[in-house]
Amino acid sequence: MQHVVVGTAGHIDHGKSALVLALTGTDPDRLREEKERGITIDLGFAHTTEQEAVLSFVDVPGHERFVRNMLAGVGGMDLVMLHVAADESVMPQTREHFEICRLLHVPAGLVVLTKSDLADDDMIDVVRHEVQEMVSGSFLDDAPVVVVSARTGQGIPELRRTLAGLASTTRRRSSEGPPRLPIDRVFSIKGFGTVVTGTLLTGHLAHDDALMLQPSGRTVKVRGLHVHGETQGQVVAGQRVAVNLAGVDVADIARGETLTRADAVTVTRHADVHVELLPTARPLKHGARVRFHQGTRELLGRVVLPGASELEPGASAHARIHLGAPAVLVRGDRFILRAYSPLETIAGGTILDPGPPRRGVRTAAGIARFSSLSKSDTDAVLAMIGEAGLTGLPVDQLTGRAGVAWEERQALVDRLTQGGLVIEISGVLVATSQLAAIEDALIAAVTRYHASHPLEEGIPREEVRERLFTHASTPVFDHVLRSLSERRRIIARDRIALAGHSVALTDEEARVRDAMIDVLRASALAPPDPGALAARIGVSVDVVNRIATLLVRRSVLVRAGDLLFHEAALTQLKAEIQALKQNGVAESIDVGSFKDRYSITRKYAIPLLEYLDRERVTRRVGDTRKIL
Ligand SMILES: Nc1nc2c(ncn2[C@@H]2O[C@H](COP(=O)(O)OP(=O)(O)OP(=O)(O)O)[C@@H](O)[C@H]2O)c(=O)[nH]1
Ligand SMILES: [Mg+2]
Repeated sequence: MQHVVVGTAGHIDHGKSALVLALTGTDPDRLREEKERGITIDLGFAHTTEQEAVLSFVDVPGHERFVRNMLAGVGGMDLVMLHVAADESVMPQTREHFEICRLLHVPAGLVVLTKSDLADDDMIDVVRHEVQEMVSGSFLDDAPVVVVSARTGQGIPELRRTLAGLASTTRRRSSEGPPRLPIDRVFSIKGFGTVVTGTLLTGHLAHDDALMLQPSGRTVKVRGLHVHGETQGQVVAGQRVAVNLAGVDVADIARGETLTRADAVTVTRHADVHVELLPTARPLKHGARVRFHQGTRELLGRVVLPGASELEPGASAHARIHLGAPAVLVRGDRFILRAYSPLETIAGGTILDPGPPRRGVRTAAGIARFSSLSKSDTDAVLAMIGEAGLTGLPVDQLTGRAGVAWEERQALVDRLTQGGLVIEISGVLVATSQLAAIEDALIAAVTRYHASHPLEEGIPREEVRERLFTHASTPVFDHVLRSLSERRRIIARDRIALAGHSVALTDEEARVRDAMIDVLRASALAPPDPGALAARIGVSVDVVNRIATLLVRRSVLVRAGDLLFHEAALTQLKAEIQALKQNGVAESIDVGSFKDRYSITRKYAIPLLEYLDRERVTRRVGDTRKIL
C-alpha cells in the first residue's frame, strides 16, 4: 500500500472540511469551537483507502487569522487539493494558500471546484478560467480540475478516481536513515501518556527507538506507534503517524518540535537561504523583521541581504536569516516568510546552508560563497568541506547539514574522494587543497627551524601540532605526517626533520664533539662536569652544552643529573649490575657498596643510581636498591 498525504487548501467556507467528510466519513473539525462556529481553526485529520493508496487527509483552516496553523500542515503534503467555491471563485486565501503551496514546492495537486450545486455552468466556466489564470505556469498548470458538490454528491466518484491516479504518481520518500518527524499535535491518552503526531518526512521509526526532540534536545523513547489508529511495530517515511513517547511530559512538548536523531538535522539560529519575494509583497528591506515558518515551527527572524538594500517584489535573492530561537533545518528545506505586520505571506525559499560560518555575508567572499552554495549539491558540500579547514566535515553532516539522502551519502563520498578533491580521514572529510596547504606550511616551518637550530635534529613534533594543527584532530595530524614521510619529504619521530637533513657542524664544532666523546669515554663513571670539560677542551661551556644536546639526542651521550656520561659506560654498568643478581652475588645494592665497587664518590654514585632506577635496572627500597 502506498501512503499519500493529501492536503486541503483554499479560502474560508469554500467547502474543504465538508469534502474531506464526504470522502472519508470523518469530520476533520474536531474542536468544539470549530463545530459551534462552523469554521476550521486548527489542522484536522482523516483518512480513506482508494485503490492501492492510503490517502491521509490534512484539512487546513481557510480563515486568514489561522494561516499559521495552515502552514504547520503543508510541510508534509504530497498532494494538495486546491478548493475554489463555484459560487465565489478565487478569493484572497485561495491565492495565499496557492502561493504557499507553490513556494513550499508541494509536488503535485488538483483543483476542486466546490459547491457546484450553488452555481450554473456559465458561472463554473468563469471560475475555471479565473483559477487557470492564477495557476498558469505553476505546478498546478496542467493539474486536473474536478467539479464537485458535497451536498449532492456530484463529482465525488470522479474526485476519488483522480486522487487515486495522482497518488500512484507521487514521489516516494526515502525511508532509509534517521527519522524526521515535525510534530503537529501533542496530547495525552489516559493510560498511555504522551502522544505526538505528524507526517514522517524521512527515515523510519520502530518500537523502543531512542530518539531526540529538537530543538529542545530532550531524549525520548518510542513506546508505541500508530497509523490511523492501528498499532505498528515500525513506520516508514510518508506515513501519518502517532507516536507514544516515554521520557517526556505532554506539557514539555509543543507543535514545532521535531522527533529525530542528533545526526539527522542542524539545530540553528542562522541559515543561508535563497528567497523569492511574491509580486504582491512590498519591497523586502535589508534587516527586515519577518516570521519564519518551516516544518511545523514558526519563529521570528531578521533578513540580511548580502547584495542590496532591498529586494523588489517578484525578485529573488540570496539572504541570511537570523532567528530569534533555534530551528531544526537541513539544506534543501523549504520555508515561508510572512510579514511581521500586517500578517501576510510575502516570500518563500530554500535553505542553502543551516550552519553558515559566523563571518559576514556582505563581503565579496560572502557573495562568492552564496554562488557555490547555489550551484549544485556537490558544490555546496565542497564549500562546506573547504570552510571546515583541517577540522573537516564529519560524514554525518552530509545528511544532517547538507541534506544529502542517507542512501546517497557513500556514493557522494566515493565520488569526491576518487576525484581527488577530498580525503576521508576517520569519518571526517578534509579538502585535499587544505592538506596541500598545511603540508607546505609544515615543510616551511621545518626548513626555518633547521636554519635557526643547526645543531638540532628537527622541530619537536608537539610544537608543530600546537602551531599549525590547532583545529585538527589527531588522525588528521598523523595523516599529514604519514603522507609526507611516505613521500620521503620528512622524517617524523619525536622531532620532525626534512628528509636528508643532517646536523651541519663547523670544523671547530666537530673538533669539540670528538674531544668530548674521547674525554667522556675515557673517564667512564667519573666524568668531569661540563664546566671542567669545557676548560679541558678550551671552549666555552655554552658550546659544550649545545653539542652535548645533539649527542644526547643521538644517544652517544646520556645525561644523569648535571653530568654527562658516555653511553658505552652506562650500558656496561647496567649489564654488570644485572649480572650481580643473575649470578647470585647480590639481590640489592646500597650507596656505600656501589661507591666502593666502582671507587667513586657520592657526586657520581647518586646520579648513577637514580639513572639505574629510571632504566628499571634497580628500584629504591628505603636506603638500598633492589636489583630487578
Ligand atoms: N450548498 C453547498 N454547501 C456546502 C457544500 N460544501 C460545503 N457547504 C457548506 O459550506 C459551509 C462551509 O463549509 P466547510 O466545509 O466548513 O468550509 P471550509 O472550507 O472547511 O471552511 P474553513 O475550514 O473555515 O476554511 C458549510 O455550511 C457547509 O455546509 C456544497 O457542496 N454545497
Ligand atoms: Mg474547514
